[in-house]
Amino acid sequence: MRLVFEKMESIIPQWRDRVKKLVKEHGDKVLSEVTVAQAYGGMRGVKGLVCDTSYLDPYEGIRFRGYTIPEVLKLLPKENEEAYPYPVGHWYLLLTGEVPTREIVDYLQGEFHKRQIVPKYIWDLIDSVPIDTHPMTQFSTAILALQRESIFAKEYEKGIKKTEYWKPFFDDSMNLLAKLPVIAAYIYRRIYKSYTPIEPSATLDWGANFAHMMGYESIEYKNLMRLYLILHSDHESGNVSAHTNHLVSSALSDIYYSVSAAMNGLAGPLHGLANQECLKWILGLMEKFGGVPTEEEIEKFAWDTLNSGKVIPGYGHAVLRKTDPRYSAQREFALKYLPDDPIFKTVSNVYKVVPGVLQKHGKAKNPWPNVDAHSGALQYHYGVVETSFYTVLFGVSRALGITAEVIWDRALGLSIERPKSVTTKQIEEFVSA
Ligand code: CMX
Repeated sequence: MRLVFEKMESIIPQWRDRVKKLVKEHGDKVLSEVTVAQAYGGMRGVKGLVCDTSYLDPYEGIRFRGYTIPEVLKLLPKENEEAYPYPVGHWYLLLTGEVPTREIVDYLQGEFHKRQIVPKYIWDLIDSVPIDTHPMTQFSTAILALQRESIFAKEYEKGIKKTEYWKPFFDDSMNLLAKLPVIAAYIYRRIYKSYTPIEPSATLDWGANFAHMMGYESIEYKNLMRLYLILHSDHESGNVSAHTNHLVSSALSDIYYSVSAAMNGLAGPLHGLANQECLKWILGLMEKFGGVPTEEEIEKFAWDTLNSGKVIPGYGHAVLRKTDPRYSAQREFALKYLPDDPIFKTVSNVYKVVPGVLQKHGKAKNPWPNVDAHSGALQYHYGVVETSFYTVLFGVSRALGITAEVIWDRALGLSIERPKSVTTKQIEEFVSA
């Protein structure tokens, strides 16, 4: 019995009919127009993508399949009332739009355990890369090399029908997701813990197992990991990592190619690397003022950053226009488990000061913190002090969302992506006409 596969098989036909009808009856309706500023400005606000796994409202923040973060944390199955939900249950929610039963989560967990063995050539490959190569590069390289295992690539070679594409994408996604924490933890132990990998557990859930393989066994850290993996999973499909994944996959490149490419986008300082940059900024601030800084000291430090031409990492967002609810969920965790931690206190004080500074500065459209402004403080508290690893944690989580997105892209038969470009000369001629 293939519980999740069968569920997908049962819902895909209705979605296909729904989309086919929409396009047939309303295909010429205009969703969005593109201004000259948008063409040069990263297409901000242009509605030209479809994503059903999550939706980002500028003022409310993310909803996963219609559910807010507090609802997801309440509704998804968990070990006990105190625990945070199992991230594989969240994957099921993203895939199907339904809250899974405990039976489904146990089934998925079992599947992930069966598929978590990583071929030896991946370890050899990682070991051949200089140890000071950024962990994101090691991570993305390992994912790309796993492409050899792609079921879709083999099925395509044999001539699989277009309507069936999603099936090997589904299997490839399960295989890849099961292995990602094992690979990420290996890289962590290789770089920072003198090459001492820890074997995966055959019983722990995907989130707790990741914590275990990194070498962190406390219940609190395992819960933090589950929370982290849920929060960073999906942010609709226009962000750099999700969009890259969607774009690369639209050429029918398999999940290994597209997820590896997505990780390369996540590795940029304006996207996922901001969590590393943000904690470095907080630690620099604390070092400069010898501990938890005052509000005046933070203000000065923030202005120094801005005046030196840099951005304040962890603040601002391309879509959001309020405090990111993923920030708030992490803040709630900190208030519960580490209220007196000096780094958390600094993060809290920065929250009081930086939005005002950014408003006075007058450039950022959103002066509020995003997800990356908080995550490092929590990791640091539990001993994960290696800031350059933080984006890998983000990457493992993001894979949940983007694999779900791409399975649906293939199920709905979305086309190869190919927007049209124009030249600057053509724009000049157009505006002067
Ligand atoms: N500090 C200083 N300046 C900022 C700023 C910040 N935190 N956020 C935006 N700005 C500046 C921009 O650099 C831009 O300046 P220019 O006009 O000189 O180019 C101006 O304000 C307008 O930018 P915007 O429209 O408000 O923001 P964008 O949509 O262009 O960019 C983002 C969004 C996130 C890249 C930007 O806010 C930023 O660089 N933030 C800091 C990095 C960060 O936290 N990234 C993580 C985002 C979440 C994630 O993907 O993980």
